[in-house]
Amino acid sequence: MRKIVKKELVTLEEFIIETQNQFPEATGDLSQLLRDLALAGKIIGQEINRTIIRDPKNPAGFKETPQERIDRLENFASKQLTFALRRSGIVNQIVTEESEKPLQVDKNGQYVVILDPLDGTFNIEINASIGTIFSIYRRVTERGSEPSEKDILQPGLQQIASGYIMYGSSVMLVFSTEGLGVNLFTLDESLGEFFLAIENIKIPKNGNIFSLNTSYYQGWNEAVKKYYAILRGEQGDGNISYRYIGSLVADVHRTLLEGGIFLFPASTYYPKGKLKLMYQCNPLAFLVEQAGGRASSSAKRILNMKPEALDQTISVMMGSVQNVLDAEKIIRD
Ligand code: P6P
Repeated sequence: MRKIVKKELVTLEEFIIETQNQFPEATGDLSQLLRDLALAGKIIGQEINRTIIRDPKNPAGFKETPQERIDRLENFASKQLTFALRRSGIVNQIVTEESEKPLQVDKNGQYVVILDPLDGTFNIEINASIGTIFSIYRRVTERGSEPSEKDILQPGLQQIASGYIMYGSSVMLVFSTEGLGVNLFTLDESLGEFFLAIENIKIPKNGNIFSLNTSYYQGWNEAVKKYYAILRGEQGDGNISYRYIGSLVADVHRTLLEGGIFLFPASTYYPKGKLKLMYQCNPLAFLVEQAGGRASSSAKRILNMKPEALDQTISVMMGSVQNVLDAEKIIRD
């Protein structure tokens, strides 16, 4: 992987131009989509900060219940992302977790964008990081033809790009396109610029952090309980630590940077798992694999799964290759 830009401070715009020049066949379309997502991310981040600054527990300036606050921010994020993505004229359909049906944008558009506009929003009360998750596909039907579900229900392997925008102590944009690796940008709010912070993230082959919501223990099958018993034993030896934030973007971000494994197994509470294949698992699995990690569901590669429905949920494990292989072996056996 050639170092993209030799300067110390690299803006998102410079990075996009440099990488686009690396791919002569690049049309600049994907670059435009990334610019649009980054713009929406800046605006959403500002609205989240505005909300938190006014006393997150009881923001007098807003006079709203926690649920009203969550709804306001999720709708705001959805609107900003849709508005930003419609400008380019190259998007055929936008699918967001909140909307009943896909938004038809441009019949001649070449791309489908699948979004979880703001995930983990209940964490806003405690100012934990929350995030926008995005997934970009090329349509499989003819340009100009009627929009089709075939363009949406594609296996995750067909993604041409995916990523997330994390709203935390700083706004971070993490994305990957095939062959470009995973790159992390942090927003300098005083300049309104995203700067390249970590280039070509590689997830450690083996990590010592495991992350899952153990309150579902009673609902797990015997294999998952056995795996957890092993992890807990190792934790007792001080070989492994337990971390769980309960905000998917934050938990996967930590796993990307520090290694280890994140799991959300199926249980009697969520028989088919809780996390959404199209909105959450595919985009994050793409990133984890581009960073040299592994992402599976019942020991099957997530990116190979043929989606059955837009709101399909699956069990998930993703992270360092060795940790995931160890888990698969126990759960498969
Ligand atoms: P639990 C948030 O709604 C979310 O979808 C993810 O961000 C997070 O990983 C998961 O739910 C947390 O679920 O049941 O552990 O609180």
